[in-house]
Amino acid sequence: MQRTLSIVKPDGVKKNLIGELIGRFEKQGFRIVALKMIHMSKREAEGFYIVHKARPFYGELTTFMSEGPVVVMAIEGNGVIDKVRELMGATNPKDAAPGTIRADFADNVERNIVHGSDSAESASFEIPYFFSALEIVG
Ligand code: D4T
Repeated sequence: MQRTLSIVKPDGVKKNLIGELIGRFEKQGFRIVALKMIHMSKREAEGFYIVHKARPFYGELTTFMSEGPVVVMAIEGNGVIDKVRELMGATNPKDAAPGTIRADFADNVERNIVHGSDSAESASFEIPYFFSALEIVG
């Protein structure tokens, strides 16, 4: 059984898409095993996106991710990492397949509504970044 970390980003929360996104994940048969709403500081967003530290968009991305509340969740199921990435669509909504979350709702490559871990290695850093073992249900 695999786990991934997903985030309804500040633009997704502002657009009232929390339920829509959770619904899309649950309809696949996946289980939400941890969930909370937080408002990250700039420093906390920088820590989360530390792998992108050298990228030119790091400053803007971390300002955006700390501009308002987000909903973070751990999701469990067979093949959940790749399936959530598929449901999200390409990073840039212009390239996202029809019917994906980003094609349906995202404004641009930065304000793209949703995050999902891109590998098991990423998930194993990202889930504990937000949740202690006690906050994840078995
Ligand atoms: P996340 O990590 O949010 O699930 O997005 P992706 O996995 O789809 O995309 P990514 O790692 O390439 O980029 C991380 C994050 O940075 C934003 N971004 C990306 C941005 O603001 N400007 C850009 O030019 C790119 C490429 C969007 C997602």
